[in-house]
Amino acid sequence: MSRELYTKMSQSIVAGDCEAAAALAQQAVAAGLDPLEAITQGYVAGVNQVGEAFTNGEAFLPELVMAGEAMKTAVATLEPEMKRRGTERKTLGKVVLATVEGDIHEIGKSLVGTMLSAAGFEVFDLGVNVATTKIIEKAQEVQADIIGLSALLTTTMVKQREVIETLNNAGLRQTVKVMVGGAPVTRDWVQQIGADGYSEDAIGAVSVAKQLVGA
Ligand code: B1M
Repeated sequence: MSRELYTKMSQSIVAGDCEAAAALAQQAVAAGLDPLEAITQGYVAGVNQVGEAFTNGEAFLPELVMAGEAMKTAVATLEPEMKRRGTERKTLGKVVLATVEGDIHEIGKSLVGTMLSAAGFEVFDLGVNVATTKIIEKAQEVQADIIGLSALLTTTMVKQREVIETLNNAGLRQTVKVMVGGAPVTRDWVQQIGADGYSEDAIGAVSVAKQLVGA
């Protein structure tokens, strides 16, 4: 019974079907299945499949976004049961994510956030146009493992450097890893500003984040 349900869960993610993903999660709860097992054996298989297809050029951005949304819906539906059972999902780490100050591009940043959450990170998405001080304050407040900074404009990329410099000046640089991304960001830039990680896309961001926390 559970095997059949897990297959359907995986399929709901591949299809990007939020309603089906939620309905299957409710079915799992009603059947008394372990919600954590449903995530790892059911839904995660689907999100991995879509991620691989995207990497191989067999799936595209809309599929990725829909799969991420379906995954988020499933996890949100199962979360109360996990809390009730006291089996909260073990997170891989905490990520404070933002589009830097002066920049209102949110789609790529949100996609990165969705993929990180789906992979098991606890993501604090501060939104767009976020001031350096606010990002650092939040990272300290939640004791973040990673600060993720998105910038889509050549004029706002400099704010990624500002965050790293501010961390340095405050003696906080060793307390948190910094991952950067966004269309104008290059490996050269990453080296120049001394960031710890960079990815061209949302799937890559998950691998980089895992490396940064040693997962
Ligand atoms: Co704007 N825009 N835009 N724009 N916009 C670009 C970025 C631009 C390249 C268009 C162009 O001229 N060809 C250009 C920037 C030029 C430059 O500086 N080099 C530009 C400009 C100039 C502007 C304005 C200045 C236009 C104006 O007002 N004159 C203005 C700036 C406003 C501001 O921010 N202050 C502006 C405004 C807007 C809209 C509001 C209309 C809209 C954003 C809507 C929204 O986000 N809610 C918009 C859009 C949609 C774009 C384009 C067309 C698409 C961006 C996008 O969403 N891509 C863009 C051109 C383009 O990129 N083709 C453009 C899809 C998204 C999934 O990809 O964001 O790259 P992306 O994210 C990827 C990766 O980069 C990576 O993973 C994501 C998923 O694969 N990634 C990370 C991103 N963040 C990451 C973080 C990580 C790791 C990976 O770790 C933390």
